Amino acid sequence: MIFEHLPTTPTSEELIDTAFSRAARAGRAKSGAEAQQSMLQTASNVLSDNLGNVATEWPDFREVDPFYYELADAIVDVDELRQSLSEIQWASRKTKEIGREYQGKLTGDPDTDRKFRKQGFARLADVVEEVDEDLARVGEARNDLRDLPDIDAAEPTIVVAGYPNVGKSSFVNAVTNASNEIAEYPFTTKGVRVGHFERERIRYQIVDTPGLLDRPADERNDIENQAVSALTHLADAILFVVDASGYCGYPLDAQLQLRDDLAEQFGDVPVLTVANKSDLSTDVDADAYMSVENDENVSEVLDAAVEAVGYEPELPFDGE
Ligand SMILES: Nc1nc2c(ncn2[C@@H]2O[C@H](COP(=O)(O)OP(=O)(O)O)[C@@H](O)[C@H]2O)c(=O)[nH]1
Ligand SMILES: [Mg+2]
Repeated sequence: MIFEHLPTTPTSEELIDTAFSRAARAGRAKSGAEAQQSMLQTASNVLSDNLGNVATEWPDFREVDPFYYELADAIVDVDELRQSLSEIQWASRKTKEIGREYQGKLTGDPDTDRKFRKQGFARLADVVEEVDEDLARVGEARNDLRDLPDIDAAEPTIVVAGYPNVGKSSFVNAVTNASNEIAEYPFTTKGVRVGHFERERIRYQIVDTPGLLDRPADERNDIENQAVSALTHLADAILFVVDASGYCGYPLDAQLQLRDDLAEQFGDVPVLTVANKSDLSTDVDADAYMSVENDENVSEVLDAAVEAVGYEPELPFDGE
């Protein structure tokens, strides 16, 4: 996951402490004017490098997959985050510049140079303090985004939808291996289940999203709606599960209405209507019927979903 390995972001205080204590150490290794010169250089380099690293460790948002972009934007304000990252980039350049500027002022006289070195340190500290809030914002964003579920936007993906208790989780459990991970979205209290299975050596992702695709849009809050919008970039097929028996507690017409709404919101993404609990009722017009409980027609439904995805792997030896 692209936001998983971002290192912790230092605070402005930590940055200044690190830079000035490294500078002091560098100064102690020398004497006279040389010590002042070395301290300035070290402080400026350490600050410039560390600030630069904060900014460059983030992926370039212009190239981030739209799924991740929208998902990230549901949790943090990506525009603000990018703004802060560019402020930090500015501070990195500025601390380098100040280092150069004060190098140019040095005279070779230890006392004069000590004064310049102190002035230089004060200017460096000012610049870092100026991006204090930006560093804090980036640090928070990093903490919020690193726990996003491990979803690979590039993998062919089946998104399971349908009202609660129709059998979505039962289906996902039945068709994926035990190593399913359940990841928490920061904006829903319910876990998001991401499972995997293979067909003809292609790895597919199957995503169960309780709290998001199990009720009408007007019952979702803004953040949840944005997460659904992010999912439109991820889904290659929707497997919409209905329960014709009514045992789930929701009338069939409401279930089919939700399907139609999702079909519209997901645009070109194919929607497969699957009637589960065929052991209880098949009284609905659907693309397929199954009973997860009785293991009836389950693998056929998965085949149909794979078919709907229609994934064509790029063949490395094509045309040779
Ligand atoms: N009779 C019957 N019950 C089922 C079937 N599939 C799932 N269930 C039951 O329906 C309930 C809800 O299933 P669950 O997978 O949690 O639904 P979800 O809320 O859509 O994820 C559970 O008690 C399941 O045991 C089925 O094919 N037939
Ligand atoms: Mg469930």
